[in-house]
Amino acid sequence: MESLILALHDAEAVKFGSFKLKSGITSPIYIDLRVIVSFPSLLQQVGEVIWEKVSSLQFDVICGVPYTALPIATSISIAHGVPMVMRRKEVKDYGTRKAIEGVFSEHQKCLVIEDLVTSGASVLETVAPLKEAGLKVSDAVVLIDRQQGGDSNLAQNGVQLHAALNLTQMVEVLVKKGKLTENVASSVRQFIADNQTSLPASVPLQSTLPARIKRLSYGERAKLAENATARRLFEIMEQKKSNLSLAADVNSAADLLDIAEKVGPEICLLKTHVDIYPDFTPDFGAKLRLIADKHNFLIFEDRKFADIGNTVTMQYEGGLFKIVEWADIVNAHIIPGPGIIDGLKLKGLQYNRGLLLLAEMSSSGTLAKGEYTAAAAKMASEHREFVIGFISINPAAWPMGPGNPALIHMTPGVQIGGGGDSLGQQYNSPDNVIVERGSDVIIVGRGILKAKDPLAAAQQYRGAGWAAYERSLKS
Ligand code: S5P
Repeated sequence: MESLILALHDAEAVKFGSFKLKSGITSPIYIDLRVIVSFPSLLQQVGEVIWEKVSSLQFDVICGVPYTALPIATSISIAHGVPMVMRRKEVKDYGTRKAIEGVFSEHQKCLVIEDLVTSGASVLETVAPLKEAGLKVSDAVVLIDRQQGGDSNLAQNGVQLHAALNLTQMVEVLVKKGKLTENVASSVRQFIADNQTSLPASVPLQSTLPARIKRLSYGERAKLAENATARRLFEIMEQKKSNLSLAADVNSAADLLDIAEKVGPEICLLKTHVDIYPDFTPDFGAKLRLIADKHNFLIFEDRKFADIGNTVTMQYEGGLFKIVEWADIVNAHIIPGPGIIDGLKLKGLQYNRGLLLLAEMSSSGTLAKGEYTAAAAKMASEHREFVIGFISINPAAWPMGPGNPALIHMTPGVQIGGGGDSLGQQYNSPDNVIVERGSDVIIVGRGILKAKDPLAAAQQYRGAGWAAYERSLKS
């Protein structure tokens, strides 16, 4: 072990000084094990100490956490003849591309290999798709445990951590060998003690496990929501037994008010595109609000904001439409980065409004997939007081599954018969959307509006959506 610790130090995989970490914290130690690919004998040695740690465990395949642990896992695989599987970090299109590459069969046991563990979150990010693919994962092995709570975080998620080395041990050896002063060593020890992690509150344990985890009822989720609008929506869904949103893409404001009055009792949410009504007048919002209050549904203006923070503040409260005054919920693309959320929040939070992020889209060829979707999930978790959920298509296939149960997934592109239109729209059935894809609200437009009897169609979709939800609670 001593020779390995010295070799890691020589290769500058472990450095001491003052380092600003991604989290903004200043650390006296910096570990970057990516460099070991430049030292083949060191890479081999790392593989060997890891192997010794787990050689008594039972497993059928191994999987390195991308990217740094991939060469480590490869070296172990070749040296010991144990087959490997690989997790794709960038799944191009969730649900259609394989997240796990390699040959394996369901119920085989997989050992996860990692270079460095701090909180354990990145190990869990690999564990989730492995389990989703049917593999069993109960152990993970790491070269260096930073001793900042990763082992207990992983244990809480059913994964036992085995560590070849830990920071205390490394510091001790380096002091003994004259590579480090006792002063620096004690600042490292202090850093470990002061920087214990638990998995962030935004990533509750459920979300680190595959989507099959037992789902909570809308009523239970109302209690978890931080945002008042999210809470009200969950409550309305539970009270009215409806997870149906009507996408009211009609030709005029008059028609909109008419259909709102007609199908209001069936829906939890009315989705508008206010800029398509030629007869819009400033009293539109107040009129719609009266109907919404009468029939107990919320209003979602599907504005799809997409500009910088400063511009969206003006678009949200100003212009002809003064959206913030009457729409409970709006949505935004994340393409400009988090500034768009901050801008909308500045205006919306004073009215207790909520924001949905477009994490995926229903149209064919959409670019909102893979890492883009993951970025939306991350932004939502960082703005929980205002972001209430997502427009999503297949949250069950996200690496973390639908995630925090306080967040709501709403899915457009819903028709009972499936299919699509001639302009790229793609439809899934209510059952598929709620049960298989893990969504919460079905957004239905033409499936209702173009039916001979829109009210009867709304009742049919409401029934289908609710039955799917009840089934999803049991699965
Ligand atoms: O990805 C999306 C996002 C949205 S909000 N795909 C969508 O279709 N929508 C909206 O959902 C779209 O603007 C329309 O208002 C509704 C779908 O309508 P339908 O008639 O195809 O059911």
